[in-house]
Amino acid sequence: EWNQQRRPELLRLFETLVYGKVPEPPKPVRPTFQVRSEEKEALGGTAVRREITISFSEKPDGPRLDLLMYLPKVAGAARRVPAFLGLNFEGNHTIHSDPGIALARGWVPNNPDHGVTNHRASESTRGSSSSRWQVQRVLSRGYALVTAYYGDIDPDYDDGFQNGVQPLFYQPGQTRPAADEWGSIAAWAWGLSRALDALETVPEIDTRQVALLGHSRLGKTSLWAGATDPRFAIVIANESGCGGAALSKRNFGETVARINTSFPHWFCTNFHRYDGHEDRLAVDQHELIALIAPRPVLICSAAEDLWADPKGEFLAALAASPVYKLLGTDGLAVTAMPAPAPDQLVKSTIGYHIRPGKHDVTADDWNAF
Ligand code: GTR
Repeated sequence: EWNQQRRPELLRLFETLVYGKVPEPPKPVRPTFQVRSEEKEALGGTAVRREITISFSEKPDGPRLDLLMYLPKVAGAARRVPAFLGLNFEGNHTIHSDPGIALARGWVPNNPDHGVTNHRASESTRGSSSSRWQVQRVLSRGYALVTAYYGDIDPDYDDGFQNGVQPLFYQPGQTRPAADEWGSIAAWAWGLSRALDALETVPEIDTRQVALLGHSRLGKTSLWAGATDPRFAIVIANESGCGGAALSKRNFGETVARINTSFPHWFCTNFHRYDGHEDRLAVDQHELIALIAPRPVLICSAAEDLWADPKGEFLAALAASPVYKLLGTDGLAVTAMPAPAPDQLVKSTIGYHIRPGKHDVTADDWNAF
């Protein structure tokens, strides 16, 4: 019943009422992949750095996603390695100070502290978010690290869906997605699936062992990508909050009305019906987590990040547990919310982690990942 009836029903509800479905394009969208650069002796000779460009249309000025990957050097050329894949907020060049990473090519958010005021990436932000990406540590543990800038898929501002990938899917005369068609989160999730397609062409990576991770709005995105694409082996949502792991019906921290007002382009138009009316929603976010079952999912909270409602994130993980148990796993191993502490991971198929501190991705979070 779960596989044949309830799961498809829930997926349809999230698709049409929350994130929006990927529309049928008038002509097939067939992304192409091209290796843009390779450095066999990156990071002091410890890793291979490769950049692959995914082009979503034949037009040279059409949307494209620049993937950056670091591959560990492993003994035995035939060995494929597991990978972490996650979108980043301000461009691939911000995740590490490595001067060989190409600067983001499109619109980026301004970062006045680092001198970015015209929405163009610059050298001044190289490595600016490196504390969120433990590149050397991931490599030393034998994993590849793959990332891409989310704004390459759809720049994160409300332009009525004129830029990004959505216009490739418009029927003649259509100018914006229909009420049940994708907002930006669903577009970013679709882009992650295309990134996974591209990884299928990378001989060093085992695409059956890709852990998808995302923080905050990109944690919401990881959960939706994991729900819609069963190829992601593990899904990690860090402080994903409203529209992510946090239960909407608790009405705590960021609410549906708040998020739809601040970010009118993130969800589908139908979701705006629930502004101030969470009680009318046919689904809640524990059912999103359940859509990922029985694959491992890790929900991470930060104690001071009340905007993301840590308790709502925990309760959603707990309420997804019956589906995980139905499908033969251990679900979530605790029933009471753990006290915030570093390195206290609830290590079951639904994992849960809460650390002290604020909204961020830290070394503690990476310990859990
Ligand atoms: C906030 C938003 C959150 C979260 C966060 C982020 O402004 O209210 O839902 O997505 O941004 O992505 O950092």
